[in-house]
Amino acid sequence: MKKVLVTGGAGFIGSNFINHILKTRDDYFIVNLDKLTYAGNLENLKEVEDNPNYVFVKGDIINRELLDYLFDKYEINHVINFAAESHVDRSILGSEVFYRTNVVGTAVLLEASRNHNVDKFLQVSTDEVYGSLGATGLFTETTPLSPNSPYSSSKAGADMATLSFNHTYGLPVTITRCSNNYGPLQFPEKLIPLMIINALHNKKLPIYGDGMNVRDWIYVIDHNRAVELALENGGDGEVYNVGASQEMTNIEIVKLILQILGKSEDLIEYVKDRPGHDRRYAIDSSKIQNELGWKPEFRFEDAIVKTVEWYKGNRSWWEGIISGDYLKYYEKQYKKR
Ligand code: NAD
Ligand code: TDX
Repeated sequence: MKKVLVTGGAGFIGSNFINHILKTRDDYFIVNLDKLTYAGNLENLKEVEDNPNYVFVKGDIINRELLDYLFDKYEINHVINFAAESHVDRSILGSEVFYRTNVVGTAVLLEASRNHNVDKFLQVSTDEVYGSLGATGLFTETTPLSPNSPYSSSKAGADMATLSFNHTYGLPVTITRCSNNYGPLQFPEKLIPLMIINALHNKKLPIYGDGMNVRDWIYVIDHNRAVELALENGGDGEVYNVGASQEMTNIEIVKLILQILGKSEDLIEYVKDRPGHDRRYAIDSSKIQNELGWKPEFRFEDAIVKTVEWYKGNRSWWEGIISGDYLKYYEKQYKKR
């Protein structure tokens, strides 16, 4: 039995991971440790809350005493660290909590994992640690780290700490670096859910700069299958890029969402650019494909329709979110643009 401490499991990717694993595997016992920040939502885990192979604990990855207690109590032998502050724009508004959780929090979790001799520590990282590409080329695992935002620099710090624990102490660590995810349960501060929800309200869709920045999109289930494989078969001290080779400009995505919803392009509004905005991300995922046998299963054109349908069919999920503190964030972020 894998006894897995999953951190940040109430967020977008972590909750999709837990729902997927508990649906498909009976050899996983999952302890979900989540601080329930603005981005954490137990509604995301309704279908597993009574599963005997699942426990939720509210808490912070920076709390070493709590970690030691959980490792002992549940005999944890695997760790997957999804917990993070994850939004670039918020890191530009204020970076402190990003370094606290993403760097120091990861370091505390690594220390606890080392002291409890876990079989694997899987760090869920991002392609943003590589910085920005020009019009051509792809990020490989040997691309030098060159993060540009407080968010991506904090994730790069966490990656460095993770690799150092392998090099120095022999802790069995693996890192995945994935491109932009989309799918159900994504917090509506990120491009795709924000645009869907604004369009459903006939609100303006704020596109930063010229809308020609490129992201390489992957459906969240494909990312989580890569996390599962990397946890089980990933090499110690190895990094795996994860991406579905589905590059799109932001304006293409927004127009597609409007088309799926049958809304007018008049809703589009070009606004002031994000400071330090990375131009293009694109992933070479041949290492995980060749070494672990992973490959993406969802095509963007199909999965974006599923995603739009999910937001249309789950209004109560996001109406609860956008009526609370989210509004304060939204005004701060978009008012002066
Ligand atoms: P999210 O913001 O939706 O969820 C983050 C979760 O972490 C929330 O449930 C939050 O409550 C929890 N959390 C935050 N600080 C914590 C702390 N100190 N202790 C315990 N829990 C804490 O993020 P997401 O989009 O699901 O991303 C998950 C991970 O994947 C992050 O590490 C992110 O960097 C990485 N990632 C995300 C993407 C993407 O496109 N969203 C792509 C590549 C990698
Ligand atoms: O209102 C918006 N208008 C806009 O033009 C928002 C929210 C975004 N954008 C642009 C900025 C980016 O070029 O859309 C693109 C995607 O933006 P985000 O959804 O904020 O994602 P990004 O900044 O690319 O980072 C994401 O991918 C990598 C995740 O948030 C990270 O957690 C992940 O590591």
